[in-house]
Amino acid sequence: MPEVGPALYSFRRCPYAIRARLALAAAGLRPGVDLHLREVSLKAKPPELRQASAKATVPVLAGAGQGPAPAWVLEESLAIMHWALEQRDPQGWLAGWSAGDRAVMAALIAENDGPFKHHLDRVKYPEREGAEGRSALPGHRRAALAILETWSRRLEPGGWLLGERPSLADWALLPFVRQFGLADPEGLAAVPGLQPLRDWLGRFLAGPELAEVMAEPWASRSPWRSPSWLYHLALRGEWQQARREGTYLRSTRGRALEQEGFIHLSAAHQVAATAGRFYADVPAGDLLLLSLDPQVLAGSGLEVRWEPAPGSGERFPHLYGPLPLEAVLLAEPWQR
Ligand SMILES: N[C@@H](CCC(=O)N[C@@H](CS)C(=O)NCC(=O)O)C(=O)O
Repeated sequence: MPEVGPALYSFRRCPYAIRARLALAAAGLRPGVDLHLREVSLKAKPPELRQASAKATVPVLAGAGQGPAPAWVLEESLAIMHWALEQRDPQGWLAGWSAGDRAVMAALIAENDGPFKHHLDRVKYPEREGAEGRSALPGHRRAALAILETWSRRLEPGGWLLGERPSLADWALLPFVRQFGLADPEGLAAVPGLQPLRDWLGRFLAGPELAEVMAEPWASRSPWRSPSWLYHLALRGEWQQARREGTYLRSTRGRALEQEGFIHLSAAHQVAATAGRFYADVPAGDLLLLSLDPQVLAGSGLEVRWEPAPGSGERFPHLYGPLPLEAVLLAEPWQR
């Protein structure tokens, strides 16, 4: 793919990221061909995302620049949807609708992103607000269901929010209604007036559009490997021991730091080859990829030297000293 394609920072389950991916896919754009898909972990956001967008929410679409800074950045899911549909809108999500229809779409999306999302979050995570949150839960459920009933009435005549074909509003709202259905399936099932909405959601859940953007290459279960970080492959048992003991002292498979003098690390582009060379027979789930923050390593006074690996001319990063656990941003099962 062209080096210059924009990068989409995305998170598989995020409803904002799902709506952006739906629009990009509808426009016929393809990850790995027209854009770089960078699945992120919200627990450890890559520096490239923070550089592109100070608020660092997902999704973010960042156009490639001459240097490390992006040439342009879209940091709102709706802006990304509009950008995608400006490239191509073969299904008429925006094309063919009147200015009045577009105003209705905008009002529905504002209601979703404002009050509906507010109540949805409180239905999903009542514990975040403590004891108060649990006592307020029935009120938030009722308020969310009342909004859903107004949408359901709109859906009744033609099956879609604005009539007989889907528009931007349907695709922008459905990922959030899906979340409500996951958080409160009984609530959704119990209200008789919600049948048109349940049918609409059911079509979305069973349809090819959602399936496409929840699977590779639109979504991945493991995060993108930022070239700004360093990596170490660790056996699950050895990592668990380090967590119990407070330091990680393994160098590589079968070798301790004490024997080797340093811990073997890899750069982002070297991890797959290292896994294939030394860990190919390790059962899935027993091999973890640790993502390390080089700034925390440096802040702990540890030296990383780039040294040639014997037998290959390639230089690898070597960490001289025990790996401080606070430098480990993520420990995730290695996905072959
Ligand atoms: N208004 C933004 C909201 C995006 C948003 O809040 N995304 C969530 C994930 S679903 C996020 O990135 N949260 C930040 C975090 O969890 O650190 C948009 O439409 O793109």
